[in-house]
Amino acid sequence: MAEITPLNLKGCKVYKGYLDKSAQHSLLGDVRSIVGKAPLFSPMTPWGKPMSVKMTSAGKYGWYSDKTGYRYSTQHPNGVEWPEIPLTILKIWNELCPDSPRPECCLVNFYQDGAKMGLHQDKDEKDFSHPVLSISLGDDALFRMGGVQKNDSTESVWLSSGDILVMGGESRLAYHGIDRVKFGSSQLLKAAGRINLTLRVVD
Ligand code: MD3
Ligand code: FE
Repeated sequence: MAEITPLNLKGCKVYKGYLDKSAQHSLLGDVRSIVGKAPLFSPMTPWGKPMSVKMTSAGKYGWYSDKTGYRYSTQHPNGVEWPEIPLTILKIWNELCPDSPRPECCLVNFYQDGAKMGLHQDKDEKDFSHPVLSISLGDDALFRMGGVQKNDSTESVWLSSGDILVMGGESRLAYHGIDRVKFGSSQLLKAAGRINLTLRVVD
């Protein structure tokens, strides 16, 4: 965990190369254990089309979507409670967000086969004064960051395995998305794909 100064992307702090290879592999083990207990699924959008990104969660709350809308739920769609957030992941939160309460959701996003995520805001949480932290693992992804208005100008950056983002302050409600993933660009995963972990305070 080198002490590095983050880049600033429209108020979002970008810690390039925060996690070394061994930390990335250890997180991958944590992700496998989460997925073993709470299998990945494709949330159904309210407009009836499954999301291209597969998801699951750890923590008190998991993020979920179906025909009735987006929300946090204390249960996986299969009815079981979400597994606990692994300590290695909480440790990263404590290092980079030392003054914030513990996160209650660790959302796991899995990008395969051309999956992407359109420009959106994260606003299903109660208190936007708490930051969101994101960890990238696996293939490189083109991340786009805009402003609080949908038509604000945007800036893009490639996110690589081991990079961490912290969205606090005015960037917390900014529009953002993943335009594309360079499938096969990283050797971390056995198959092509990208994993993103986002930590959020929900209540
Ligand atoms: C900026 N995930 O899960 S992470 C999401 O790479 C999400 O899977 C993307 O957007 C991914 O909601 C982007 C970076 C990120 C996460 C949350 C943010 C950027 C953010 C919240 C507010 C502003
Ligand atoms: Fe988001």
